[in-house]
Amino acid sequence: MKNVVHAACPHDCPDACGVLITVENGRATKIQGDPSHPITRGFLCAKVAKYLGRVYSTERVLYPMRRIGPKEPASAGRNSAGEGARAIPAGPPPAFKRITWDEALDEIAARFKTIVAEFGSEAILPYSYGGTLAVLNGSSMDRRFFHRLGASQLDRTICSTAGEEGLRSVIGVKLGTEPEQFRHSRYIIAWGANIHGNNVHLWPFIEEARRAGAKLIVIDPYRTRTAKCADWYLPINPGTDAALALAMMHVIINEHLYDADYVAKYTLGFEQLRDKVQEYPPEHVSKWTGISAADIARLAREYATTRPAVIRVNYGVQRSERGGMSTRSIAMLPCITGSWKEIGGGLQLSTSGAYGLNREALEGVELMDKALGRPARIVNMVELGKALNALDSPPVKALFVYNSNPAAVCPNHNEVVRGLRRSDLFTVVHEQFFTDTTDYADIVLPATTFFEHKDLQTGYGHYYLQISDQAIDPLGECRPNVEAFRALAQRMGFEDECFRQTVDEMIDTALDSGNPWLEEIDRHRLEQEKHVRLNFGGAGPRSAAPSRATVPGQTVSEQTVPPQDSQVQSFLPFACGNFRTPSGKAELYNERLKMQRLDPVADFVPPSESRHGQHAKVFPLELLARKADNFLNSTFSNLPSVQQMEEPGLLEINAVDARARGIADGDMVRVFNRRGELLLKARVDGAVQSGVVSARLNWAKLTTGSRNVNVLTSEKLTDMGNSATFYSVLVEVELSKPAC
Ligand SMILES: Nc1nc2c(c(=O)[nH]1)N[C@H]1C(S)=C(S)[C@@H](COP(=O)(O)OP(=O)(O)OC[C@H]3O[C@@H](n4cnc5c(=O)[nH]c(N)nc54)[C@H](O)[C@@H]3O)O[C@H]1N2
Ligand SMILES: Nc1nc2c(c(=O)[nH]1)N[C@H]1C(S)=C(S)[C@@H](COP(=O)(O)OP(=O)(O)OC[C@H]3O[C@@H](n4cnc5c(=O)[nH]c(N)nc54)[C@H](O)[C@@H]3O)O[C@H]1N2
Ligand code: SF4
Ligand SMILES: [Mo]
Repeated sequence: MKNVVHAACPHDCPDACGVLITVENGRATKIQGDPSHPITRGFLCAKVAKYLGRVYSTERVLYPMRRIGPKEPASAGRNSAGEGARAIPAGPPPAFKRITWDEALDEIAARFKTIVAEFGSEAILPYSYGGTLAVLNGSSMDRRFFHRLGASQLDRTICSTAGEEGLRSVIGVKLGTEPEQFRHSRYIIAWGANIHGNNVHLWPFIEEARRAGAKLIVIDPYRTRTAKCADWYLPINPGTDAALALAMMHVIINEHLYDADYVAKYTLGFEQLRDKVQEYPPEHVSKWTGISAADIARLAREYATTRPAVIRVNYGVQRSERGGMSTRSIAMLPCITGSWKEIGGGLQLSTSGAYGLNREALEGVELMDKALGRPARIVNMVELGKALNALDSPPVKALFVYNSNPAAVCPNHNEVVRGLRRSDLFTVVHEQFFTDTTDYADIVLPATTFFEHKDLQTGYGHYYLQISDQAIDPLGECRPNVEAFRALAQRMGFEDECFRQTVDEMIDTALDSGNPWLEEIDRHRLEQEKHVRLNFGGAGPRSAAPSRATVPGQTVSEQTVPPQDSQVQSFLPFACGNFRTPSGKAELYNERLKMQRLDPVADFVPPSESRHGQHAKVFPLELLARKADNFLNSTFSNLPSVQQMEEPGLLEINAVDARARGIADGDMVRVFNRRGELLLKARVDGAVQSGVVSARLNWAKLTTGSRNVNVLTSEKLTDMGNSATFYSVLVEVELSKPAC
């Protein structure tokens, strides 16, 4: 028996690939990119191409487990940075004993009930993020469960909320240029966008444009592979993008290179912007950005006059203290040049605002009322260390982790681990692998991979919806998130109808939102056609309801949406204005920012953790605590076949900074600041400019001392969106003295 099943890759990646899985006698034997998916075009990234090894890995969690040993890193001391055995042994770590699902569910329900009685339901904190972005297993039954329980709400800010707010402050919604249109661009700016590493399916469209004469410009403090391929690479000092964008607009406006007609018709606050940019002449901004005044002026002129020009801005720019303002300033550029009018123009940060699924029904927000009579308190996921160690009334007494590996990905790692080690904290982790976080779990539950369950898949780098079919039976006793939370709800005695909805019914619910762009797209059509482009005929979603916490006394604002022009061939969301802001215009001046004590136009303030900040005297180097090109955040970092493509445990440092510290390529170095320290191997390879160093994310327990780069990052939040500041980090580096 051999058949081919269509699935969709649910990992946290803009590409949301269509995937074909060959199944022979119940076992998956081959994975390939769907050749008929217009963005996937038949190929997968290197890590998912090796996915059979992940699904059938001997390290999978296959059964529920209860802790019988101490809470500590499972393989502490066994691995060394970049050398020696990095593999985790097969099978469950010795600190755990196998139990049944019934025993696990009973224990969780009993502990939850005791905690609720003694401390109140808000003493329970869910913790999830991007393990799967598929609609049901990403956020549906889990939210219903925690809302019904009255647990604390998690503000899911670790990735994108600064950029999201920055973008929305200008255009009101997360919509952008579709990837297919990049082939028509003549001038492509990858602005803090690691396309080869993180968004590889955009690359063929860029290549196509370049064959037709387009130029690719990369603005990034790190010389990525994309930067190496670029026509023009501009290394920028971290966190200074707002200054660069304002200086570009200084040139564009003062030299009358803007589109006066588009500006007059579709923007608000151009006069205020014109006044503001006078404070940012290129000569002045050059000091901050490290880019010469001549280059800034040339970039501005080329961008405004080469048509069509498109900006792929990704989330790199918003992982700094002023990340919201950076994104806001960049988002103004296509609004003043009018490039939104052109096929192959505009800007893409995210496309996720187009789907407008029925999140309200999927997540059951109203169940909170039943539990508490009010919205539950909100805990910011970036501040997990603070929440576990310092939060009171009530303290966090139980943590339920799924779709996330906070002991690896959360900033200020030492504080997170201090909290996770608390003997009075009851921690449940639903996982596919024995991660850094399961090392602190009381109960581990086995989770299916996307091969083993059905789901609905959106995207954030294109506009297709997909059904991901189940290809194989669940391994061992693995359960999808939906089923684990359904079972738990039953154990808690929650009788609400929504806990009985089947997977197919939930997919139907998701699609039944009234968003005109979903018209004529239902489950049956998706099952037949596998992927369907959104139907851009109507007005679009009334509000792109964010799947974040509900703020007490405030509902997600309903915005009136002006009629949308029908564009059958190419989707041009803002060709005729139609911005989803309250004014319906691109808001170059935004009064609401004043309430957040931000400049209503835009401004540049150097991050406090930067070379311009006060701590730079003690910790003079700016650290980029980056993602690995071949892992996905911390996912994949334990798999031998994927490890072969990535050399973990490196500190990339410029020759000037290395020489000043007596460091040579290959030396072990100590990287430190007030929050923590890390031993890494120096790599002097020209990836970073002087003043900047870089290290990559992986599992903590795979590195010396069971720590990863997040011992150095901080819980400081961004200017907008309360997001994380992984790229505003100061450190010092010194040669590590061998302990002989
Ligand atoms: N292979 C791989 N793919 C991934 C991921 C992964 O871990 N590995 N992660 C996924 C996730 S969760 C996300 S959110 C996306 C993110 O995808 P991207 O947004 O591309 O994310 P980053 O790698 O954080 O940042 C992109 C680039 O921004 C640069 N950068 C850092 N600071 C600044 C700055 O101040 N200014 C400018 N101009 N650039 C800066 C970084 O050096 C980096 O090369 O990728 C997804 N895809
Ligand atoms: N230093 C530094 N830290 C970072 C970043 C950075 O660039 N630098 N990036 C940040 C960003 S952008 C993000 S988005 C976050 C990501 O943070 P996370 O979302 O926590 O990302 P992952 O490390 O990929 O961990 C996801 C976990 O979910 C599990 N999982 C996958 N599918 C399922 C499922 O169906 N069910 C269950 N129960 N579990 C599943 C995986 O096995 C994996 O261990 O990390 C952030 N942390
Ligand atoms: S991780 Fe991204 S590029 Fe790789 S298969 Fe999944 S969606 Fe495609
Ligand atoms: Mo992310």
